[in-house]
Amino acid sequence: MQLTAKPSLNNALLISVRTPEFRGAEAEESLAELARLVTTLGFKVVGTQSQNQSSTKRVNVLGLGKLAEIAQLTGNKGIIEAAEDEDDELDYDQDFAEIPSDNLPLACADVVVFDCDLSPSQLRNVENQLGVEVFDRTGVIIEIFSRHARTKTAKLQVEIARLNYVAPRLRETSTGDKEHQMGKGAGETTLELNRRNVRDQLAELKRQLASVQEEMKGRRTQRSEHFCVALVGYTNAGKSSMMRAITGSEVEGENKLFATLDTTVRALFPITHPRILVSDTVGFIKKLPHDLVASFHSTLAEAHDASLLLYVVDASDPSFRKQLDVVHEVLEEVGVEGSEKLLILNKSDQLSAEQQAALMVEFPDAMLTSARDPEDVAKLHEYIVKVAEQGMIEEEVIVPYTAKGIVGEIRNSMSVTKEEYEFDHIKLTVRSSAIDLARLKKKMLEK
Ligand SMILES: Nc1nc2c(ncn2[C@@H]2O[C@H](COP(=O)(O)OP(=O)(O)OP(=O)(O)O)[C@@H](O)[C@H]2O)c(=O)[nH]1
Ligand SMILES: [Mg+2]
Repeated sequence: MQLTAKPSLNNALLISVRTPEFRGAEAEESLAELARLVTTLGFKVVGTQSQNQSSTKRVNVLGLGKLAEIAQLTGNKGIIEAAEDEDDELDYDQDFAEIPSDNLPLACADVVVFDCDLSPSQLRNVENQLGVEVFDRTGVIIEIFSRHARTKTAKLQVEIARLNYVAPRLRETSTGDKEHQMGKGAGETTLELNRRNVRDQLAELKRQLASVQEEMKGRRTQRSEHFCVALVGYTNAGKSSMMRAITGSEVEGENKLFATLDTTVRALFPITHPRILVSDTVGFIKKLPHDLVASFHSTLAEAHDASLLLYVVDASDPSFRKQLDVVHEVLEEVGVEGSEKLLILNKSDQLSAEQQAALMVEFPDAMLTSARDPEDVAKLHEYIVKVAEQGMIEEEVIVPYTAKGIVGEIRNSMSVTKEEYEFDHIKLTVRSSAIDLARLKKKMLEK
């Protein structure tokens, strides 16, 4: 099975299988999201097709009639055969009404993408029936993750997930090898070799990942002395844009799904004393493949350690409430809690005054922002500083003129609220975390 989109394969036909559990607005939104995922991958969506089914588990996934219809739209390159569970549209559930109007493709489609997960054999069956390449939702997500991973950790995590996904499909496609059919057994040998290769590769990748993670843990321990804020949320909500705005950094924000796959850490800007660290994290999506969730345990470790979690949502997206549920589910699954939380209703510039007012009634504790509005960015900055200061204590520190050098250090790591110059010392009133104060006192005793 080929997972990488070939440049010549451009026209994608999307298929939505509606079941009694998955239909209506939910299926529509999911299909729209699949279109964005597929576009992110570089395909052009040329049409959509949907069919009601009692489940997505049928051997050929769709009924024979529907397959024949789709084959026409993909140039009739396969061989349509009835499968054992095939009673054509008979188990097609007429009771749950809506069959949305399909968008017939303007051009012939050369890739078919299902908005559900397909088993390796279903995928192979449909590929044979249609004679074109078929992707499922997980395959698309994994491919996007593969392409967007930049750092070593992200690349390792995604490659592990990709190999886990590819491995069973490798077995299925290889059984169709010519050599195998001719009874030479050569196909089987190649297959076994391939499988062993994948196993070896997986073991090696896991070993490398463990060593990188150990290194990351060290860096996190160093940062644990700071107040840390993490931006979490659904893909494309505006986390990276907000991160860039509140840290004055160049973290990229892009209008594509899963632009960020790594955790980036920057200091809040304008700089505070002590410094406050902000981390941007990977975005989530509905039906995130389980392997990928597992692989983000370590990437999300920053969020895990954060004292304040900022849940960023794209408030201009009508399905943001459901997206927020997904974020809660995934964070719960990876064990991220965070002591303080703030819901950020982002992209408010896309909302009318009435919509904004309604949202504030619905979410009275949330903050309405636009990452593009400097005033909103300043408001969020102020909020973060306020929360960070709540955990601080105020104390007077006496610094003798003989130890004047330490004043610079204090100014860097603490907030100085009052300075009094006496005969032989400076009296500073500082606000700081208990840890930093204890460290300072210890240092002064040593001097
Ligand atoms: N109109 C508007 N667009 C925004 C705002 N914030 C972000 N965007 C746009 O939304 C798109 C996604 O923004 P990102 O910051 O990349 O989103 P993200 O949450 O980091 O996405 P992932 O990295 O995929 O999880 C970009 O095109 C941004 O320019 C906003 O407040 N208003
Ligand atoms: Mg991002």
